[in-house]
Amino acid sequence: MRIDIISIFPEYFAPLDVSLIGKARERGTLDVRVHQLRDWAHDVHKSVDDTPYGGGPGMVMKPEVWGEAIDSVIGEGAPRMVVPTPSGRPFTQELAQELAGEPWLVFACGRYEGIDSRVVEEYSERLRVDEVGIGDYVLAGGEVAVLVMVEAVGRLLPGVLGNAQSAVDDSFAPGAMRNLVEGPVYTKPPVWRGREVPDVLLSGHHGKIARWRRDEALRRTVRNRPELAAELDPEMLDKHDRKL
Ligand code: 6GU
Repeated sequence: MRIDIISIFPEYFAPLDVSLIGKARERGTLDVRVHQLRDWAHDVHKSVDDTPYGGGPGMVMKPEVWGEAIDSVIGEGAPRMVVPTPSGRPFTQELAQELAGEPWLVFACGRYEGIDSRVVEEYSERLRVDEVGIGDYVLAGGEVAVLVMVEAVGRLLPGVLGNAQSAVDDSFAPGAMRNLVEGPVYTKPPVWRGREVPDVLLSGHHGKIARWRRDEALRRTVRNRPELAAELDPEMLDKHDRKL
């Protein structure tokens, strides 16, 4: 997969050199190219923003600079474009899966009060464009949100995770357990500061272990994500679950 990122702060993307994503880039599974938006600014000050029409606080990013930047990055190609903004559609595991199936993504990172709205209008006529937000809070710019999205998408690419089952078992992964978060995990030693690993995990009884994990996932979902628990398919629950 190819990913282009356009931003006035390319330094924000240094973390993409390390760990899982860094390794995928070294192997060529992932081709990430980060571009400095100011390279497409014309005036001596390399200005990329201006005051908003209609008044109000802050600055808005200029459409001409964005237009030249995007045209130059995409050439004759037709990547899928993502514009990070707190007013976008929510980024979910489902959207991450969908984006992981694309050959080419372009992320256009806005700063200040956002990018002149005609830019999304214009490219929506040529490309599939989504405005996407990562949660109900406001960041200073789209850069950190793009790091989040690139990591969530990148780890789903074939061969990026050491163990393919990890992505299948994820919280929010599609399947019967879609609305369950993952339960607790343990490793050696069997006793730490007087705290024992639950006996069932040492029993070797795979059926009992699977049932216990499901119960714990349900317990944790009810405690930490009551709004998700309310969406669980009643068919998935049995009379034993009522006391969880
Ligand atoms: Cl994508 N951008 C900004 N600036 N703030 C956000 C966001 C994105 N998602 C949640 N908050």
